[in-house]
Amino acid sequence: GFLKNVIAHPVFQSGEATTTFIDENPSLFDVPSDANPTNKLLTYISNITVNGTDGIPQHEKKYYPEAIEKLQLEPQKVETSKDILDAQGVSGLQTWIAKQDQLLLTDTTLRDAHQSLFATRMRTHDMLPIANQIDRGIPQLFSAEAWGGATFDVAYRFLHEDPWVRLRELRKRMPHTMLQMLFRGSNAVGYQNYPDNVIQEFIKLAAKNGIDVFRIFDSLNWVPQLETSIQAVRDTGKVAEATMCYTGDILDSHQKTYTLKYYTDLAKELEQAGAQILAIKDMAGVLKPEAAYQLISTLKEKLMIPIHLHTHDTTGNGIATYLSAAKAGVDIVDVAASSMSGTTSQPSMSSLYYAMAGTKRQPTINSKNVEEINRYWKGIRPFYQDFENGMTGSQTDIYQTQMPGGQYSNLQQQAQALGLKGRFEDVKHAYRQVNQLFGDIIKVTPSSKVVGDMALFMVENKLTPDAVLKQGDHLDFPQSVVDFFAGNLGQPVNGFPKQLQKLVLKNHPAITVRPGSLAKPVDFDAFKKDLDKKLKRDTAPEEVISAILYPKVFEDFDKFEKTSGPVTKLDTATFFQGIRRGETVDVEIRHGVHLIIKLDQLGEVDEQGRRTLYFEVNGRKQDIIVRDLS
Ligand code: 3PY
Ligand code: ZN
Repeated sequence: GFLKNVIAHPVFQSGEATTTFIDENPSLFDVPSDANPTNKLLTYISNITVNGTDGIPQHEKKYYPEAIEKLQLEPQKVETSKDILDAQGVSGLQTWIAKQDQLLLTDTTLRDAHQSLFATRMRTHDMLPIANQIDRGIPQLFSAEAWGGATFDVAYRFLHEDPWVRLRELRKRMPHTMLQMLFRGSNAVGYQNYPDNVIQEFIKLAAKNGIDVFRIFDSLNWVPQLETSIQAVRDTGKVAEATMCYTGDILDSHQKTYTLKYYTDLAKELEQAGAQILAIKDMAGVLKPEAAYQLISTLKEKLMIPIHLHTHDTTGNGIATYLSAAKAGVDIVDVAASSMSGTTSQPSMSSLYYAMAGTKRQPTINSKNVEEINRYWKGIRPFYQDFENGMTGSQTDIYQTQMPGGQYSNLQQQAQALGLKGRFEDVKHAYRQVNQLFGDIIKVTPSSKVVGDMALFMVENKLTPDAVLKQGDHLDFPQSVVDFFAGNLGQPVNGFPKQLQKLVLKNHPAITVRPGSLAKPVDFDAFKKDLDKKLKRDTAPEEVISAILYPKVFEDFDKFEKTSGPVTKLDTATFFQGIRRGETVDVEIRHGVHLIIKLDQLGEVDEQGRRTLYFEVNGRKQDIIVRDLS
């Protein structure tokens, strides 16, 4: 297989192979796809054991047996929101929401919580054992946010798993819970605009595979960027939850752009554009309690549709904001299991439950079940310690920085990669300056990434805002900044600052229309034909759309699967850290079929930089040779 190809390759044999050797020689991956899955898996485990996972240190392997303990759930008998949607459609669901006294809850543990706490790294392997328990133990949930945002590309890129499989497996185990996804409007689950027919096809497939509620937002709050998605969701019979992203502070009397009137007008526009629920997406966690009260009570007077509030607990004021919002009549709020809540994540579900005791809007969830399920998450979280963002307490400078919860850890990583370790305070300061330079824009994926890229650029090149404006003619701005000023993400609320736009674009043209209106539709049949030929098989529509959104990422994933086998079956500690000498790992590769893998010995590095790993698999000896890249 792959290893034989590596060892037989002339460059490898000459001893000239470097760490880029594998990347530069894609033919190495030409392993017959029917190669023995056991060998493939052993090769993966051996590689990780010897060379580690990119970007994380090798350390003592940890075990958290309590994570898989049996949970004691009290049986619940309720008609769920999913039952209502399936039986009565979206208008039935809207009526049902309006009739509730209780505050409804969306559980974000399966999506935003881990996106915001540990760089979106939670594996499907750790979601599936608890999925059905959530379905049975907390059927009072409005929905579980389980898909979309960054989970889509991270699944392929870093977890080597297919996000569509995750969705289908969750759907199977959660038949009575509405599954919700985060959808970036014209940017789909990507970082750039896609043609309208790609947006429509993606939504159709997401609905078919199990999504009930689509939270659709645009990173500049530009309504034309949402219209195609809203209509496409309505066409599937699922719920179109159109979103306004909240930034600034409506309590600030100096605020010129993001005023109460701005948000009420925007909300009306979204309702007219076909929104069936309005979401307020407070991605940075800057919506103060009194602001939530004023905003929601005003919206409740002006809108017919239900209101769903999303916040992050970065400042520590999330629960206070939700209590105010509940008093003002908000219908649904987003929370996470308590051990996966707080700081950059959502506020805690059970904290909110207890905070509302004695009020008629207290959620009707069974708090004992919620706590049982939380025990599972508490056991899972330590597996991901290497990806934690390091924020251990509330951070109120977010009110000024306005950095989204999901961006905080990412930008830290980007800064480190540029050699700016220890300079994150400077980066945050520059982030604020960039926001002002850009005309005070909405900052959420992907516009937040543009601001982040520019902030890093300024810190790296020691540029003040003044210097940017004075020397702009000679500056080679980051590509994302050029794209932004060219109008490729759409139009910001205040338009582009003209002077800076000229400096950034130089001779590059700018558009003022919706980028999607210029994009050529994708020919799906032709694309599929090419893809089938390349992969030598009949690809599914889900694979075709993934390859359209992320051509390189998808291709790499496909190669990886062919050479490394079913790595999704590995436990998370083994997936990230490999196996230790003398250790035995049990892998259930198919239902009821186990590989009992024991590492007997780990050989020394030979002259060619290779190591032999001596395994026993179900009692039979098997050796694997891998290259030590250290
Ligand atoms: C995403 O788009 O992934 C987000 O979570 C934005 O807040
Ligand atoms: Zn969020």
